[in-house]
Amino acid sequence: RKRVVSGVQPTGSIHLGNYLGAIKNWVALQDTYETLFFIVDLHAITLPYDTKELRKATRDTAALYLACGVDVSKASVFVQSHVRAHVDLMWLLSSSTPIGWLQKMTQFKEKSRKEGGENAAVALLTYPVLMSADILLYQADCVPVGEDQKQHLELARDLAQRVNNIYGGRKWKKLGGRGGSIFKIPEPLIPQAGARVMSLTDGLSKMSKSAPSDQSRINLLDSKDLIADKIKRCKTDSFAGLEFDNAERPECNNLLSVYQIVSGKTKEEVSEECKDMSWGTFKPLLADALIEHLSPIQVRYQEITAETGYLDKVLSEGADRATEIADATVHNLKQAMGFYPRN
Ligand code: AQP
Repeated sequence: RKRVVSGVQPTGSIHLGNYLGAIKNWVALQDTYETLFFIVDLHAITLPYDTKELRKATRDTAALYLACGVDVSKASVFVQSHVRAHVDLMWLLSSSTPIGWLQKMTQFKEKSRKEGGENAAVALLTYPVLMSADILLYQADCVPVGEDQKQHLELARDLAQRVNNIYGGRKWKKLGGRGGSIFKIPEPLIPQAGARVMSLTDGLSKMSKSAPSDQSRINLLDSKDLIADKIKRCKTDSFAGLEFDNAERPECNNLLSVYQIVSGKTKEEVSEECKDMSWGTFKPLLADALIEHLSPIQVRYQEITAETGYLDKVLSEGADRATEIADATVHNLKQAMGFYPRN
């Protein structure tokens, strides 16, 4: 079976965007692919963060993976920092990564500017090398990527190719290896359209964990009252009726799309149902649909976190499985790079 890897950063509360854009798709993939889903805590420290929050966010994120339907009898779920090979491989890869490749990354340019340029952490620059390691360690065939991660996946592919060319093939064989490629070249797996969820306060920005206002997102663990309140106060417009795909109405398109996904209806059904509605009629409908969709996830989250030791056991088993695959990759690369083995 083909292998898929993916992860979410524990940088805050998991929100509807993370769920509809990533985790929900993983659940659909786990029957077809061999899957590894991790909580990418090593990535979460590239921007200043709260040390008191990291543990809780890591645990919550893991529990939410399971609550959303990731099935640990099919998928390996683990914490990135529990598998040391991620950092090992990152260092080995960084020796083959031209600085220019990293400096031209759009996300680096944007985020480092916000962090004051020269004062931004080196980790912000080298983030795509760690992400490449996350993928290449597991010889992943496919990686689900949103628009904003496409460039990083492209870099991972280029880097894999480059390392294969420099160290793989006959040279590796002469050093006692199997020869051939060290890394598989991962392909992007583009999720279905409509999965990009926008902010509740600005239909042109994506819903994000790090947006300062909590009002801008629906967190998966928000209470019923809070969800209803956030929807009641979310940004709308003053056009008559409701419609998809009007560029002048980004909020309207976003809210209808969310309604469509959580209600399980088709776009045509939603268009027809809502075309003459006012915001006053639609908002409670959306709030109810969201609450109904998220309630079972919240119930499962409570069950998972209430069972002492359960989550830690899942994460430990996931890390064992991941370590087995990851260590083999690091072993191969170290051999191909000419390191003296420990005997
Ligand atoms: N608004 C969104 N709509 C659809 N998908 C989204 N994702 C994030 N926001 C949306 C997807 O969630 C996964 C995890 O993302 P991440 O934790 O690696 O960081 P991110 O993409 O930067 O997500 P956030 O929530 O916006 O976090 P911050 O604010 O910390 O940067 C990815 O698959 C992403 O596509």
